[in-house]
Amino acid sequence: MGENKSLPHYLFSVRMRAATNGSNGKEGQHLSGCERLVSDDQIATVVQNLLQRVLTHTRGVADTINIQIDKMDGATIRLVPALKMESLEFATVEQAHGNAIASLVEFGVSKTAARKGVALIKNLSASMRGGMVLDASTGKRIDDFGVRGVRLSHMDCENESAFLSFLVESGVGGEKVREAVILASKAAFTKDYMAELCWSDDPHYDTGYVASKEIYRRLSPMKLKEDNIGGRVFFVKPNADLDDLINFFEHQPVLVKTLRK
Ligand code: WAQ
Ligand code: MG
Repeated sequence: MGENKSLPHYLFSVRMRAATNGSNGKEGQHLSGCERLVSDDQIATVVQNLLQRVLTHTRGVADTINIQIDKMDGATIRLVPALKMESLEFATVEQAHGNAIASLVEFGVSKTAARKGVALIKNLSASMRGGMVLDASTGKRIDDFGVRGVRLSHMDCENESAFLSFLVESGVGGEKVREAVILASKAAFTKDYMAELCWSDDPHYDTGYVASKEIYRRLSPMKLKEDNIGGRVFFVKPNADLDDLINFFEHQPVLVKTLRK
């Protein structure tokens, strides 16, 4: 019998989400979310770490914190390679955005769609929970998830220490990069995906990135410090199968692997 030795029989998806409650007719606000895919003996530690992060999140104080833990069948988990990392620094936001547009064009996105993507994030009046899906050719938004957007979930790195060394070797570190590379690597493995554009909603973090099926190119500064609006745009091939994409984004468990030396 062909047994897959590299993957466990099952893993647990641990997800945490912090929000403010609505009051005086005002709607509650999503503050932060984070998640991991771990074995049962790591659940307690991971819950503690995620809780620490959520409690120290800079976008506001949470009224409600939700923790959800789901068992995932190991046989359904896909291993995907980590994107190759590059980092570029610019003097101004305008120059970084200019490079983002040029990079997206290099990755196969039309200039119209690339410009539209940057403008869409720049003009948001509040951060979304997820990202927007744009046709890479026309620049038209094709998902109908409104201000929520589409979210990726059920992903982590395959091997924590190998992944951390990969980040160190790429000259970066920290939870934000860790999570973003995992998210971008999963997204890049989606059928009909072409590229991604992102910058953080964290007011203290001005690095963003563009990604292709191979590259994760960090760009800074993508916004002014103190700006607490960020976002994500996923560019997809014309006539993309949106249902398939959303199903993969939300439900497919993925572990991102790095080459081990
Ligand atoms: N799925 C889809 N979109 C998401 C998700 C998700 N799971 N999580 C966040 N977003 C969207 C949402 O619109 C957020 O407002 C926006 O992305 C930014 O989220 O140094 O920290 O968690 O290499 O603030 C990138 C650079 C950091 C890291 C990105 O994003 C680096 C970051 P944040
Ligand atoms: Mg954030």
